[in-house]
Order: sequence, then structure tokens, then C-alpha cells
Amino acid sequence: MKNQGSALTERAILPEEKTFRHFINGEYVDSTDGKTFENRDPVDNSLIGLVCEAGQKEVDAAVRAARAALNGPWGKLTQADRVELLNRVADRINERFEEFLEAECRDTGKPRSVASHIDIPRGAANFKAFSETLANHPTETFKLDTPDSQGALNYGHRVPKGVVAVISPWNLPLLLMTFKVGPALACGNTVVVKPSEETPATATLLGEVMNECGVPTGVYNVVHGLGPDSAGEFLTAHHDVDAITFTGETQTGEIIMRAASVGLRNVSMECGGKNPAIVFADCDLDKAIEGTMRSSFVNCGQVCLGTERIYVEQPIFDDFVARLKAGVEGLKLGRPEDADANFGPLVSLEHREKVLSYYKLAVAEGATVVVGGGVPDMDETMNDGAWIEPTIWIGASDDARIVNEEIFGPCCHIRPFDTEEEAINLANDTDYGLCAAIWTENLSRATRVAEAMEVGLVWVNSWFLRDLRTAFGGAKQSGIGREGGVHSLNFYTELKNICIKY
Ligand code: NAD
Ligand code: 6OD
Repeated sequence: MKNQGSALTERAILPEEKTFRHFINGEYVDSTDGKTFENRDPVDNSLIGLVCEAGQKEVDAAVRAARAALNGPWGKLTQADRVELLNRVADRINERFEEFLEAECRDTGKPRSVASHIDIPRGAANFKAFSETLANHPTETFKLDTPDSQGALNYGHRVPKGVVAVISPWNLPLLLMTFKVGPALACGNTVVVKPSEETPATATLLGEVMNECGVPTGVYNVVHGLGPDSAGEFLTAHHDVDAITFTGETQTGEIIMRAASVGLRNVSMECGGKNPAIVFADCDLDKAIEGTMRSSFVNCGQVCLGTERIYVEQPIFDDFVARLKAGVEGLKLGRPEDADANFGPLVSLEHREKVLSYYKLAVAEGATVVVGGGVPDMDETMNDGAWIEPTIWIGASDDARIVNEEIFGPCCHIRPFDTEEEAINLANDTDYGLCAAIWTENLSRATRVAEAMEVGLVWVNSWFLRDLRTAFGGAKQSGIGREGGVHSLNFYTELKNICIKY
């Protein structure tokens, strides 16, 4: 593993200090009480700017604006008009790609090579894909023709849910926020977004894009702040919010579900994971190593779909461990703008404390550190940043906490297995159920094992290969409901049946 020692590079787009304001009813506004908190660059802990913290007043104003837009101009548009506006939003994100890229990389510290291939393109695509799904989705129709009914036509009519609260995390800020905002707006809802306190920039910038594209004011609103006793709690408890869509930790999801139970509001929950990979001896090992390098270490391991538990069939165990170790040693730590860097810092010093506590725990629990396990020595311009070593462990027991709890960092535990049945049992032995990756060239085995996984998503010989028309979501404690494709339309609309007797 090599550290990047280049001098601090000028960042062209964002001024050295700025304030991230709320975006309410088409305007950027401060908090009335002037409350702010700091936003720091995880690369070197320098101050990016201040973020306004919303109180009840700002949340009320945002929800009011969203309700007015729903009952007013947005609600009166045809679906085709809405779709055209959202396509324009997608195009405008692409035109301002560089600004979104800069903002995302500065908030998260992630390499530009990652954000320019994943975060920003998907941020734009999320506005197009769901418009297309909606436009092509048939209406269900049933003709009832019995002696009693003597003819009746039933058809489904979709209406928006109303004002939707979008609560999003910091790991893929624009991607995960627009994965909800795109379909919510396409279905005719209006939204109030509460981005993570760690990553306020791209949600803020998107407000400008909405105005530039002529999206009516009040359709897209942003309130900044923290969770408890702040914007997150005020928004999810707001009586005039009709549905809540959340991505984040399982424990936060439980709190939000309690808030949503008042008034029986709908929730969609995309939560944590402790995802397994099963690597069979008959796999294409080059592909398995390349895929696992990404699934365990891309985005500094901060991907809900990331692999933290790897089960490898005994005959190739030593080889797999050695090759993954070599892959980790080849990672290049560096600033986002360093073209060679493929590994950035964690999102914050606070998150590093959490991940490091698991690094210490691993040793206490008897795991062997294959590589990493600590804090890297960065050059003096980055030493104050949230850098951490990518880490591999072997030898922990199946009930060790590092094998069972979500760490959300660049680390994984590798364990050998002997039989397919054993691998399935080990993979399923968790409270989580987000995703699994299976590496084998045997199609029958792949199908059998995929169907046995207690998760919402399975990748065979790949990872994070996304088709936005498919269902996305977790089983067990990884979530409730599905989004993606028609599943998003189901969540963001109320389906009304109309029965016409003729
Ligand atoms: P988090 O739960 O701490 O925060 C997520 C959001 O919830 C933030 O905007 C936060 O301010 C807000 N929040 C916190 N407490 C709240 C409260 N009481 N009321 C209302 N809002 C509140 O999660 P995080 O640390 O930002 O993100 C990492 C977690 O997200 C990991 O567990 C990861 O697995 C999960 N995640 C899941 C998916 C998925 O699709 N399943 C995707 C990305 C991340
Ligand atoms: O690709 C997506 O649509 C998606 N929701 C990815 C989630 C990644 C979690 O960190």
C-alpha cells in the first residue's frame, strides 16, 4: 500500500469557505435562529464550510412549501410534462458534472475516479430511469362478468402519496438521495430531503438545478441538520408528511418507524448489512479476487452492499487470502484529485473511531491480521484526515463481534469452508439480509445457493451490477420494502381501484 505525497491541489469549484443553506420553496435560506454546524473535509480535516441546522420552523416551512406545490403547479402537470422536466434535471446534472463531482469528493474524500463512474452518473440516471418505467407501466384492468355483476370494469388508478420525506446517508450521497427523489417526483409527489449532516453539498447544489430546469418551487426542498432533536426528527415526526423513505442504519430505521407509526405513514427502509461472499473452488479466481477487492474496499468499504464476511472453499483458501492481501497492498491511498489514487479516507474522524474500535476488538477476539489493522502514515498535509488501513482478518470465531456486526469500513474476515451446505448456513447466520455474492462457474450450484440466501439481492460472479428496473432492498433487519423499477412506483403512489358498472 502506497501513500500519496502530492502537494495540496487547488480545488477549483468550491470556494474555501461556504455556508450550506436550506433550499425551501425554490430559495436558499438560513435558519431563523442562525444555528449552524461545521462540515469538514475528511482528507485533511480542514473546514469546508458551515451548514445551517434546521429547527421546527424551517421544517414546517419546507413541508408547507411541498404541500402547496403538490396542491398547486406540480399537481396540475401532466405526467408527460413532469417526465420532461425530470429528464431536463438529469441532463443538467450531466452538464454540471464537474461541480457535482467536486462537491461530492470534497464532502466524502472519495477518489474522483470512483465518484465520476458511480455517484454522479447514477445521480443523473435516477431521474431518467424511473420516468421511463412510469411511462411504460401498464394499468391493471379486470372485467367482472358474472350473472350477479352483469358487467363491471375495474381499473387501477395511481395517485401520488403526497409529501414525501427523504432521509439519506453519507456514503453515496447524491446516488442514494436521487434513487428516492427521482421516482418520488416522477410519480407526482413533492419531497423534503434531509441529507446526512456529513454530506450536505450535492443535495444543496441540486436545488439550483431544479430552478434552472423550471421545476416549480416547493417540489424539491432540502433541510439540513442532524437526526435526534434536529431536522431528521422534526421532519419524520411532521404530521403533514405522508410517507417516509429512509436509507441508513438499522437502529435509526427503528426510531423512524416509531415516528411513522403516528398517523400510520408508509415507510420504505433501506438499512444496514453484514454481507457474505461465498467463493467456491470452481470459481474463476481472477474474477473473484477482482470482484471482492471492489466489494470489500471500494469507497473505503462504506457501501451498504459491501462484503465484510468471505467464506472460501478449503482447497483455494490460502491462495485466495494471499491474492486478496496482494490486492490490498496494491491499493493507492490519495486525495480525490490524484488520478492514481483508488482509496480515500473514511467519511469522518468520528466514523474512523468506530471502525478503529473494531480493529482493536478483532485482535482482542483472537483474529489474525493478514494486512492492515491500523492508521496509515500519511504525509503531513493529510495526517489530520480520517485515513485508515484496508484490513483483512482470518481466524475469528463465528460468534466474534467482528464477524456479526456491521463495521462499514474497509475490512473483511475470511473463513474456510468444506461443503456447500456449511457455506450456506454460515452465510445465513446473521440478523441482516441485504445481499450476497457467489463466485462459482457451476451454474446449477450458483442457482441453488442463490435461492438459499436469506437476502434481498444476490450477485453471481459480479457485484453491484445494477439494472434500475429491478427490485432493490433487504430481508431481515436490512430493510422493509423494495424500491427500484416498478417497486418504486408502488411505494411512491397510492393505488386506487375504480369499479364501473355498465
Ligand atoms: P444513519 O442512520 O446514522 O443516518 C442516516 C440518516 O438518518 C442521516 O441523514 C441522519 O441524520 C438521519 N437520522 C439519524 N437519526 C435520526 C433520527 N432519530 N430521526 C430522523 N433522522 C435521523 O446512517 P449513516 O451513518 O448516515 O449511513 C450508514 C448506514 O447506512 C450503514 O448502516 C449502511 O449499511 C446504511 N446504508 C444502507 C443502504 C441500503 O440501501 N440498504 C445504503 C446506504 C447505507
Ligand atoms: O444502486 C442502488 O440503487 C443503491 N441503492 C445502492 C446502495 C448502495 C449502498 O451503499
